[in-house]
Amino acid sequence: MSTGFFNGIDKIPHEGPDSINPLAYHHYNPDEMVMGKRMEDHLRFAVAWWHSFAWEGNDPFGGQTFVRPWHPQDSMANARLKADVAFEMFRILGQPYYCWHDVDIRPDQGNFADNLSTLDEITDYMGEKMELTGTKLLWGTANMFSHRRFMSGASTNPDPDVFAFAAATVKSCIDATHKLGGENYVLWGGREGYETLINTDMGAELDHMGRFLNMVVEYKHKIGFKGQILVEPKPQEPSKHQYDYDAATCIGFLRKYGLEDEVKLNLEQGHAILAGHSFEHEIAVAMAEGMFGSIDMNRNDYQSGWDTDQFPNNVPEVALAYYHILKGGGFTQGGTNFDAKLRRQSLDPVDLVAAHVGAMDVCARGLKAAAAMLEDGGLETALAERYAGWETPEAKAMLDGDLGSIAQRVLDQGVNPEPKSGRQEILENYINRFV
Ligand code: XUL
Ligand code: CO
Repeated sequence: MSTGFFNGIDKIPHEGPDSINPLAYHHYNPDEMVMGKRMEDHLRFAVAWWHSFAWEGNDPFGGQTFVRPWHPQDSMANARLKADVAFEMFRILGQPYYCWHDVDIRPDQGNFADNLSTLDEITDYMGEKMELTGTKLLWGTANMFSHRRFMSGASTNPDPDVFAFAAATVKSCIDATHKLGGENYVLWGGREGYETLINTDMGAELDHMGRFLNMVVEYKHKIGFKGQILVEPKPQEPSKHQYDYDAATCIGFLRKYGLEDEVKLNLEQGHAILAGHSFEHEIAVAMAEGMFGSIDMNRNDYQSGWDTDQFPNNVPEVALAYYHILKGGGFTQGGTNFDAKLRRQSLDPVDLVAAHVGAMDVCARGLKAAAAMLEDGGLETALAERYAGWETPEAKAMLDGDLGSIAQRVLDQGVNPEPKSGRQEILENYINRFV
């Protein structure tokens, strides 16, 4: 039986690029083949429970703006109603996946044991709905940043009891993710960092975080969880400095603690921007290291400099992200999670649906543009030409040589390199043909 929340909005049809219906897909067409694979299987979209159903519209200056029938979110009855509405939206959108934090889906009972039992109860309920609808869990995660107990960190907290609480929390969330057949488990450390170095033993905190993550991996293998373990880089906000600053920092951390073959990255558009990078930079770094896992798709406001988690609407940006994803072989167990929320004035259920419809269309356009570029091969040809010198036996031998022999060759052959154009504008113009 329908909750009536979406007020008769039915399954979103694909009407093609000429349609002007805001509740139709113009570009996203799940069955359309892109580079030999269904579009749905490329993009692997997921809805984020926290932004779409748990967040109440508050910002640093004001409280709740959304009024929903599952408010206040403090009872199991309302948690179930929220789940009913969520699965209705997945059906309306044709969303194959979703993601959650523990606190998004269960009421807070104030203590670990009761929270464990409500988590168990609500995930059983969600499991039944997944069976019925075929919707799958892309990833689960633990919120270890909102409650005051985590104000000084979770695994990096100076208080070992908080480390213990965090370990128990993550165990419960991996168990629930495993039970629901989740394809990944994510750790984002919003408070794993510091407010000030004056009171922080950074070396000890990093060691604790490294050991914690090793325990997560050990536990995953112990219970036979086949999902990927992912960490999510972000440089700051809420903490002044977060240890998982960006992809490169995370990769260095994972190598230091022996986790490079066990943990991959969940990269977020807005986090890349906060770190002073482009999204495609973060994806390319992870791909180059074999540590690309999944993405959180969204957009930040470029003027405010905050993590505004808006729905994506910039096709050229999104196209370059998918270009690097496709070039690296595409998603395996990862996907495109919309870690995106409405503006707090967008009060109505129709806003929530239309936001996802538009975002899915933007991603579909980006994916198709990326695939067309790859099929055309213009960038690959330009790259091959630019690096062609390295294909000569002399250049290859140089990498096995030493400084002395190279210096001798420079002298003997009178090596005197002539600079060549990088062709940036021509290549930018080339990309513009596809987006
Ligand atoms: C916060 C953020 C989180 C993670 C999951 O910026 O991105 O929602 O994705 O904890
Ligand atoms: Co995120």
